[in-house]
Amino acid sequence: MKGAIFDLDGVITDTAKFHFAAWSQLAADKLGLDLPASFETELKGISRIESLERILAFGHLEDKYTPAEVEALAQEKNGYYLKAIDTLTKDDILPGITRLIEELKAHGVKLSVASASKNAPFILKKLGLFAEFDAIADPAKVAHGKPAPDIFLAGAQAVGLNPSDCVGVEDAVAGVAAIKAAGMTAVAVGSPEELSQADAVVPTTADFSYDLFETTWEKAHQ
Ligand code: B16
Ligand code: MG
Repeated sequence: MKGAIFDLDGVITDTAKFHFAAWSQLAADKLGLDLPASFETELKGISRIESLERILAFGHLEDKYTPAEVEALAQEKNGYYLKAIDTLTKDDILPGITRLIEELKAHGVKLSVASASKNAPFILKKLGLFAEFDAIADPAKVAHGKPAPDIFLAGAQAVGLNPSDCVGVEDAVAGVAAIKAAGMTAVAVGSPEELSQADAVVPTTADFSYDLFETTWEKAHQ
């Protein structure tokens, strides 16, 4: 393993609750919808615009708004979200992640971020982790969101590595699919049933380690 390509939301910090709160506020205030709790999981790893499209489809509102109005609604949600994540500090880094980054760096593993979030640089700065990564792939520059491989391929390319030399790290079904489609080894956090496509699944980020990543990568290349 020469590189580790990280998802952000749900892997480095838990922003899903803030995304869901912001979408719920938009849905209630602007769309007249009560968003079911299942959307918190369903929208993990899904881009901002596609998330809104799914919410509009849920409310049978897909034909109600012009593309410009849809864009304005997405921006409004992002405003609520930015206000919420302004409170993030290093205390919001998920368990084991700071240690994992140290271990990987000590073994010369290159680190990059492959998040669907356009707010990834802002969030990493808030967490005090921005300087730890060698690259952050820009989701605005890739053609297709997760589960397409594009953002993970961009993450590997940004650190000059072949995807097969990299482990991708995810918490979402769409994200694990993207890692596998990119030809990388997938280490995931969450439910083994839901994330069955991954090469290894652990229950919490505290279980991540250099050894887990390296042995999973080696097994996948036997
Ligand atoms: P933004 P990840 C994803 O991040 C989130 O899981 C998803 O819920 C969100 O809609 C998406 O980022 C876009 O985020 O609105 O900040 O650009 O899990 O790929 O790190
Ligand atoms: Mg995620």
